[in-house]
Amino acid sequence: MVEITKFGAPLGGLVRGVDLRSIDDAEFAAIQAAFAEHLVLAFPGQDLSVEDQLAFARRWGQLQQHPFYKGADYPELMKLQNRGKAKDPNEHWHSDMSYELTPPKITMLYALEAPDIGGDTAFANQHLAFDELSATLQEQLRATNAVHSAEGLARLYRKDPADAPRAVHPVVRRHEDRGDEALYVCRAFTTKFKGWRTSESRGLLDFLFEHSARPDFQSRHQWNAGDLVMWDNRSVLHYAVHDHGDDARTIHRVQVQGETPGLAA
Ligand SMILES: O=C(O)CCC(=O)C(=O)O
Ligand SMILES: [Fe+2]
Repeated sequence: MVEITKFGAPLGGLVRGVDLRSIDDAEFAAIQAAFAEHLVLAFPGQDLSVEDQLAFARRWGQLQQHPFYKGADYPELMKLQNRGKAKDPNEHWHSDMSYELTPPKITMLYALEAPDIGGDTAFANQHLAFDELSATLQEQLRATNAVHSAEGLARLYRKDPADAPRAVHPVVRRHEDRGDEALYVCRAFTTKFKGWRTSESRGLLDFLFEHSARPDFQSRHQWNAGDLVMWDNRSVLHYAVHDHGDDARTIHRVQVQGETPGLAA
C-alpha cells in the first residue's frame, strides 16, 4: 500500500510501500495526487535499472533532452557526477531549463552513489513565495514577463554563449494541474524583465531571488543510494548543495516535457 508522509513543512512527500518497477494504475493515481500536493516526492530504497527509471518517467509524459548534454546510450539520460565544487553547474537556485520555450514539468533523479553526509538537494516552494508577496506587487508581477537565458550555463559546458537558448516567460505562472499561481524566476537563468532595461530589472529581480529562497519556503532531501526524487519544475526551485568535498555522488537525471507557459498580457 502506498504510504505518504511529509518530509518538510513547506513541501516534500516521502513515499513508501511501492516498487517503482511495478506500480499499478491505482498506485500511480495515488502518486500523482501526492505529487500535486507535495510538489517533491522522494521514494527511498528503490532498485532501478536505467530502463526502469525511463519507464517510470515516461508514465508522466514525453522525455526531454538537455540542450548541452546527450547521453551516450540513452540521449535523455544525464549522468550527474561530482566534478568538484568549482565545476558544479547546479549549486544555485534554479528551475531546470527555464531558458527553453517549453521547459520540463518534472525532473527525476535516481541516486546510484551518495555521500555519507552532505550533498543534499534543497527545494523551495514557489506557490508560497508568490502568496507571501503584497497584493500590489502580485498585481504588477502578473502583468510582467521575464527573459531566461542559458548563456552562463553555455560557458560552463564550453559552448558559444551567443547560441545559448533564451525564452520569455510570465513572472507568475499558473500551475496547469493545481490551478494556483507560483513565482517563476530564478537567479541562475532569469536575466531581466521583458521591456525593462537590465539596470531597471536588477533591483526587483534581486529582491525576488532572495525572497523565492526564504528558509520558510524550503525543505531538503538527504541522499542515499537507491533514492528516486522527483520535483515539479514548474513551481519548485532547487539547489544542489556542494558541501561533500570530493565524496562520490552519482545520480541519473531525466526530465519530462511540460507545456509552454502562457505569457502575461
Ligand atoms: O544534483 C542535484 O542535487 C541536483 C541536480 C540539478 O540541479 C540538475 O541536474 O539540474
Ligand atoms: Fe537542476
